Amino acid sequence: MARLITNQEIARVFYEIADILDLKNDNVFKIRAYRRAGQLIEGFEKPLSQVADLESLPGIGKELSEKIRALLRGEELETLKNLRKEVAPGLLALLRIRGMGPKRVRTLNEKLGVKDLNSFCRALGEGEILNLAGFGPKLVDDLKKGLSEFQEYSKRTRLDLAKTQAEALVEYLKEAKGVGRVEVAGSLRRRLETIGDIDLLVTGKDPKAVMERLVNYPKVREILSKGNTKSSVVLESGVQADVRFFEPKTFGAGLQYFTGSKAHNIAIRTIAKQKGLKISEYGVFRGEKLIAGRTEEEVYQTLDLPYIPPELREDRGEIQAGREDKLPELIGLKDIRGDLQVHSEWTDGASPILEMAEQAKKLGYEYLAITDHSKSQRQTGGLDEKELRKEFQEIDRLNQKLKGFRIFKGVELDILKDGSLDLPERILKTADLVLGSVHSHFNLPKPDQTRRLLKALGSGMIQIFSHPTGRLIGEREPIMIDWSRLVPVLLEKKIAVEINASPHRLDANGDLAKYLKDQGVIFSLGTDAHTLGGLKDMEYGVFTARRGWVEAEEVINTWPLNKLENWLRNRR
Ligand code: DGT
Ligand code: CA
Ligand code: CA
Ligand code: ZN
Repeated sequence: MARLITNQEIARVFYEIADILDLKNDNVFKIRAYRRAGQLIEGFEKPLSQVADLESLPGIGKELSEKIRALLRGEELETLKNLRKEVAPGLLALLRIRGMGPKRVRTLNEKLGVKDLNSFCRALGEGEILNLAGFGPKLVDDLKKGLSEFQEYSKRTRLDLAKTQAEALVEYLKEAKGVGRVEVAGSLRRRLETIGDIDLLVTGKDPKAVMERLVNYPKVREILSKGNTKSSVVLESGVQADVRFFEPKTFGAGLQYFTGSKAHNIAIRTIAKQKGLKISEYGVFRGEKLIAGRTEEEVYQTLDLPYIPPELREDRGEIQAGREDKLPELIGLKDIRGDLQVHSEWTDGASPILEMAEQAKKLGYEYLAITDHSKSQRQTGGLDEKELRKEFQEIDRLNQKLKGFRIFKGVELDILKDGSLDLPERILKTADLVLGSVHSHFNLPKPDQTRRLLKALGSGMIQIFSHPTGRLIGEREPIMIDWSRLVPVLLEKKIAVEINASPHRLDANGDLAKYLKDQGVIFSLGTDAHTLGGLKDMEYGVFTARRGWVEAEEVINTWPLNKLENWLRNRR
């Protein structure tokens, strides 16, 4: 049986077609249609294989639905096969580099014969590039930075992509003969935003059967090593997976060791030494005697520590806090009562407000904020005052119809370059909720960027500072902010900082969230969903909040509706 192609894989095909067409300087509308279809498919809430009428999906016409059907049958697309022949494969990678668009890639290809990362790197080092129209020393410097970021990043995989692949492999390995537990370890278990490789731990009766099953996994591209207690493979996606087998009586010790982080483990080992114990992946020993190892709890207990949740294991004070019985009671997905950043088809979202609300209800939520873009975000169809007023009227109407559910009238307001706001106060005052976002001028020097934000957040109009650093994982570095100057304003104006749950952002990240929490700042979790499926990304926001030691009470969308309403109202 042909294995089912996932939505993500279908989306990737469309993105690749769009990229190649872009390099060929093809029709912009065609390119946009492929890219948009890719986004829709990636965010679609159920597998396309289960959709009978593909043409009914927004943005999917006859031609695209035929292509999807071919992919679902396991066929390769003729279109893509032919397109691939027209461009050097290495050129596509260049598009991923910050600062490199299709036009620059084409120029470098035509004038300097650049065709892949190596030749690009060489061209950046030579003087000739400066003779090309548009390529000054500043740009070349930026491109060099972009290239090294790309090289760093391409060694790592985004959390959501790694998690999906790891979970599929876990399910598969659970079918091995005599298998016991199969657990994810490493940075993936700690929910780091990017993952170097996947680490899995298995226990059971028959290590050979596990390793044999692993190397026969249909998605294995290469076997790096195969042994009885450890094997490493490379999956089709290029991600490496290390699978280790432990006997049940040392499984907890193995899981603790391979969950890391390395810094946490070093700190743990020091404590063990102080107690006259030795700790390794094979257990906790007094002399030669194994005294703990079956469970992680047992391992921590012998060191007089409570169980430490994996997200905290970064040697950032968790061991001290554990000793003093001061570990936070971390937030969980079940604590979330609503989503506070959601886009609809009023701007660049794919679905009507009502459908987003119904999907949110299905997820068990009590409320949802619709936060479409403001007018400066032209490419998203950002709303001006008049249009936003209309959207708010529509939401009022919907709220009258909906029972036991509340839609907040929100807006994702652009913070302009000088810190002024993209819409007048009179309309903002009619909103239930105003998110403030930076979407432009990411590269301002720290003092200017800080001044811009002090002004915007100091206006008293913004209740949530959304995706505060603007970083896009692997694509855009965070903006530079002097947080020590911003914190007093966040506290004075009672502004919640968003932990954006989109796996492309995870912004604020765990480190920043921990810093802000320690200063008394509160948070809001929003998925930034543009599709029904996007609403499911909330779990990544929760993971990130947990990495920041955040508790439920510190997140405004864990609050019951009336408490949140009061908080929103009392701030005007
Ligand atoms: P990654 O894969 O780069 O995202 O990060 P990790 O944390 O998954 O690192 P990885 O895969 O190299 O190793 C998994 C865990 O194994 C790591 O978090 C801690 C443990 N570990 C690996 N090497 C060492 C080591 O040299 N010393 C100690 N104490 N622990 C190690
Ligand atoms: Ca790893
Ligand atoms: Ca590893
Ligand atoms: Zn935004």
